[in-house]
Amino acid sequence: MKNQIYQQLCTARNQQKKSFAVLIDPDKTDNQQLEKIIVLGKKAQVDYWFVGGSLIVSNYLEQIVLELKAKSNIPVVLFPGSPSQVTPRADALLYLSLISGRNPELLIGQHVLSAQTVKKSGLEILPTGYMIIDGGAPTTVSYISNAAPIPSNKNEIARCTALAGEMLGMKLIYMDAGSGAQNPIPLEMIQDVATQITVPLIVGGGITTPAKAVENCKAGANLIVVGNAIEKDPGLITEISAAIKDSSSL
Ligand code: 1GP
Repeated sequence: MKNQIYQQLCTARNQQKKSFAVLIDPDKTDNQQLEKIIVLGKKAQVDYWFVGGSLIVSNYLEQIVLELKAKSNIPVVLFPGSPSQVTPRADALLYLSLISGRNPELLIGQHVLSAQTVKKSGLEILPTGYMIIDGGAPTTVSYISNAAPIPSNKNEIARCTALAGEMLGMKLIYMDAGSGAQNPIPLEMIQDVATQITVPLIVGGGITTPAKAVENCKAGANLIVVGNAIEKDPGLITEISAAIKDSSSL
């Protein structure tokens, strides 16, 4: 079983080094935009490309993964909204179980249906406890998942969910306010979860500025994911990456 990316995430966590992933939604990225993002991402030494979306209607996912692999050495990690978004061309797969919800399909059902394909893909599998936190308004992920998000003021629910996920064997915890969330996850909630778990913590959803990314890192996030804001202004890659790298030394 491959575990290179996981080892990298754990080492970074142990060294208190913060990481940055740029999320690419194949429905929202054309060739020109992708080119720009690749050039900026390489220059800014982005740690990971995340590729996926809660709902993808186009057919470009594989093409985008191939392009990213051909033009950069940055690992490509799939962040799939459904098993149809799994391609062996990537490096790793966030094997997400929606532990904040009570929709059995997203806890285990889809995994059973796609288990053999996923195993054969040869991808590095990253078992991830995925938690959706209320970001102030319904997002695609909260609608599509058909599961209630964790209220943003209920730190204890987030804490207990993350702890349960880790004790069930999840190797990563991903707290997500959803793509384009009105409000990112409250810092106190990130802090509460981060101090309880011993696996790397991914945080995303509604992070739009370098300052917000840094606050999240200080609160205990190990890996910051930004999608929407970069779609609107790819130049943010440079600023956010620099801010995250600087925050590692604080
Ligand atoms: C969404 O965490 C990601 O699943 C990123 O969110 O697009 O709001 O940056 P944004």
